[in-house]
Amino acid sequence: MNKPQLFGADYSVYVRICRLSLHEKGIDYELIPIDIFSLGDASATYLERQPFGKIPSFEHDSFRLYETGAITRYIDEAFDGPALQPTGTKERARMNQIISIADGYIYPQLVWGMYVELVSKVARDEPTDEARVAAARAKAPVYLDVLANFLGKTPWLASDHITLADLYLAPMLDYFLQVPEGSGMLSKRPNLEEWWNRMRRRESMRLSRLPA
Ligand SMILES: N[C@@H](CCC(=O)N[C@@H](CS)C(=O)NCC(=O)O)C(=O)O
Repeated sequence: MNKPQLFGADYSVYVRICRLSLHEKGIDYELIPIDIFSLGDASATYLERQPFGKIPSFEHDSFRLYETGAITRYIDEAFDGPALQPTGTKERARMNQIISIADGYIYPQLVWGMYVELVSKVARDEPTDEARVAAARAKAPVYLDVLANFLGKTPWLASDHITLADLYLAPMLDYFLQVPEGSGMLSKRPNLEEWWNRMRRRESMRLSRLPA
């Protein structure tokens, strides 16, 4: 069987979610660098793989796929290795709910509304959109409380084993925790902080972390 290929950049949250899934399954893969923000003339070729110009995209045995939700579920179902999705109907629904919350709220607000505005833009000497930060900051406690409540006293977000819900949230929180107020907000939710410490020590997380 050919090695699967993942196209994208190591700084991307969504590429990292796929890399975590591949690593947790124990799958050897090839990461083909695509810097979507400076593709220039190469973008036409890449658009054949991902017509919306987003990363990641994926190929396995001549089967091409994009959208992280589809890629990660394919990775889980097409290969041997520990299951990354629960089999129980309710747990699976909870996992899908958390992934949807990550896509719909946490990525746009905590990564773009806070990390990009307060960390990336500051590093690039670009002006921060204060209105955008204020909106995200008001919502951040709501998102963190929701995650802490789902977690309760259990080690993983959606099941008694690690699932795609954990693999979605971890790269997003990794960026959020670089915001000055991020770690203070996390420490107010000890079960979520314990989850984060459990996640960040995993080999998949350590190997996919960007150098400081
Ligand atoms: N719905 C897509 C989202 C992927 C996504 O937003 N990727 C970001 C990088 S983390 C991207 O390609 N951004 C480039 C752009 O928006 O121009 C998925 O699930 O794969």
